[in-house]
Amino acid sequence: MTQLHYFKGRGRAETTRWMLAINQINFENVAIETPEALAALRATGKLPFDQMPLLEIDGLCLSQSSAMIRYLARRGGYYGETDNDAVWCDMIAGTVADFAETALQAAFQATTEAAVEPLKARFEKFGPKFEARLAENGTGFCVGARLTFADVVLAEALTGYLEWVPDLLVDTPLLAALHRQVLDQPGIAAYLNSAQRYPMAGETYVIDVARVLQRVLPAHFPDQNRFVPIGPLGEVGY
Ligand SMILES: N[C@@H](CCC(=O)N[C@@H](CS)C(=O)NCC(=O)O)C(=O)O
Repeated sequence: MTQLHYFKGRGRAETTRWMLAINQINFENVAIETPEALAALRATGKLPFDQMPLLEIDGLCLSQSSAMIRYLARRGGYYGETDNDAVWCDMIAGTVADFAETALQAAFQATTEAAVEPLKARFEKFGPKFEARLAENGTGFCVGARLTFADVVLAEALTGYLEWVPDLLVDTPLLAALHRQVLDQPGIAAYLNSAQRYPMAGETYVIDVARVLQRVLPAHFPDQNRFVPIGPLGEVGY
């Protein structure tokens, strides 16, 4: 059975879940909910860099979500038809990773406004570029004439943005259509309606991450050091 080990939430494992879904690969979310569970996972030697997510698939232990999505893209034929397509997939997926980072950080902000403003600014920078790419390619997809993993990760990132900024795509009709098209893929639609789909990250997720990693909570939390075992402020960053 394919297993994805991560916190009990979307986070940096979510692009891999969408790629498993587009491939219609059944998988189990293995939620790591305590520092002890993370220590036990590390002790197995399955995490080459001690980091999650971990994807166990086809007898392999995969680290780094960027490697996981590319493995799943190759496995399912979502890497384009040519070398030129593949490099475009990589360029777009790399840009999407930069773009998605702002959505990943949103739940860690002190207020809704502090979450939304950076998302709007980031979309102002990248949204028109994604729209222009879709116009230039002219097929409704980012690369070539078929769906690729670049489309899937872009739609995943846009979904994260839309939860905070519902009218995000009003001026980018091609992006809105691509987003809809990906959401309507059978594997994705089934995943999004399944119990495996975690809710949008909120305070509980932020606390879970800090507890499991034994890190400092964001500054707006009372008792910021509640999970830091000893000493001064621990490493910050999620
Ligand atoms: N670029 C990596 C980031 C992995 C990462 O930073 N994982 C965090 C949790 S979200 C982690 O395991 N931190 C613990 C550590 O670095 O020791 C990916 O996308 O997989």
